[in-house]
Amino acid sequence: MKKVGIIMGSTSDLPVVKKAAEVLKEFGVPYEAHVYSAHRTPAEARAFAESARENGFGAIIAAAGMAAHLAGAIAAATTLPVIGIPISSAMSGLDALLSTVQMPSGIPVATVAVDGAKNAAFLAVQILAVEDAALAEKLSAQRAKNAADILAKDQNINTEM
Ligand code: RP5
Repeated sequence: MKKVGIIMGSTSDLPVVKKAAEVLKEFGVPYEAHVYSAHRTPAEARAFAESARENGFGAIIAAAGMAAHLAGAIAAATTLPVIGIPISSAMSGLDALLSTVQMPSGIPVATVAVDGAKNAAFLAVQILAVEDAALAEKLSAQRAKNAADILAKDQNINTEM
């Protein structure tokens, strides 16, 4: 199976980014995490992106806050799908959201919600599942379980209010 790369701009992003790793573990998807910054270590971020396809990655998740150029910088150096997680900070993450999502034509970053690490991982799993029927089956089973959980709550809601 292809790996998912998880790149964060700083270890201060880790509390959010860990949630992506938890989802990938749940689906048995291998991942490799790094702390590379678009501004503090641009050469390392670019080298990772340039070699990611030949190193067995199928998708890259990039998380950064503030002037969040990391996902865009990674996307500029690879044709693998890049998923951006804007990390919240002083401006509630609006700064990072716009910095991540507003990419020029031809260099997309699939941007999830502010601090949306779980959905970043789900999207990465869905990308890998295009070519992996067993993984697609796990996704379907997980959605069926989600639906069953909600319907069970629906059955009980009137006894709780
Ligand atoms: C970004 O700047 C990082 O991704 C982080 O969200 C933010 C602040 O970084 P630190 O100053 O906490 O290292 O590049």
